[in-house]
Amino acid sequence: MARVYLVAMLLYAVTASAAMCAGAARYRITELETPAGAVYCYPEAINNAGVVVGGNYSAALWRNGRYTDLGKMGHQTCLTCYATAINDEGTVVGWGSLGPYPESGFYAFVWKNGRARDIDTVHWYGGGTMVYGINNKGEVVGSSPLEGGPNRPIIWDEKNGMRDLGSLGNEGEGTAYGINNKSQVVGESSYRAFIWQNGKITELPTLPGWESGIAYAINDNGVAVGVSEKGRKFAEPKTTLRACLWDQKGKVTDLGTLGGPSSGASDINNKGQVVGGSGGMAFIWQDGKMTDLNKLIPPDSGWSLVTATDINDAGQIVGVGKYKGRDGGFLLTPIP
Ligand SMILES: [Ca+2]
Repeated sequence: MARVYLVAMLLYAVTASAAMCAGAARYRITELETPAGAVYCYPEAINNAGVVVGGNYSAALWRNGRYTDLGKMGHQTCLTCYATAINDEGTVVGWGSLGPYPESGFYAFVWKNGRARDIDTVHWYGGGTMVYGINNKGEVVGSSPLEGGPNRPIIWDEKNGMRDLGSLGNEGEGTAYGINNKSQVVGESSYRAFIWQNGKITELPTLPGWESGIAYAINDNGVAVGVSEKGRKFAEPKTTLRACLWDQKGKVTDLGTLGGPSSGASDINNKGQVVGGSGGMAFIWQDGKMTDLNKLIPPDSGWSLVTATDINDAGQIVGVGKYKGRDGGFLLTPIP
């Protein structure tokens, strides 16, 4: 009994000194359970009740880290199916591909009270609607080819159906990524970040000297985050991105990096806390400072946090990383 007690004491001392070196842990970490055989099943969003959604081969939902398969949203032939957002009522949105690209199209769904429905009927050759955000009014945003042609930024709700938000420049394309509870929408059009409010789309500036921009999220105070880019290659792995923030007047701020050249911001909550990734490390930006989230979790957790995808108003964060060498999704909960 005494030896067990001593061992426990020593272990405590080791843990305590390691924790002191790294700074006290500020978050508890929970692994998001993945189904057997799923190689890539990651979280995309967390609501204020702490419910997480994501997926890959079928839409996924997690409560306290426990996995629920939401299925393929009524489609049999789909290859992939992602849930991309969830509001505080628990309404989930997402999209799936009906077969191999580019032969088949996409469908977008809304899942509410256990029932899924498509929000469009346009899924032709390589086309269809993709959705990325929902607010507490049930307004959904994304992109759609509408009557054909390039994908346009859209908003959808039960009453009005799908509406075109317009676009910047002459190229006419774009995607809406985020919407807040005041129905302000942000996204990208013609390689520029935009905000849509009061029925009008306006450009959000890139950082001085940078060429392109995307806004991914906007909080209820009208503060938006996203990236500026050197060039126009968003999807390419070697591009240089920089996390940035736009205030209510559209003034842009460089959020910096964790040391390397690149960073990206994916979400902002109503407290103004921003999350994202930089150089393979997940970050939180608050009070004007970017911090590596790996320094804020228990040092013996076995996790390496690669990027953070979403944050709720309680400060809970979801993202992806490596746990004991394999890929996984994580949930961070602030320790009071
Ligand atoms: Ca969020």
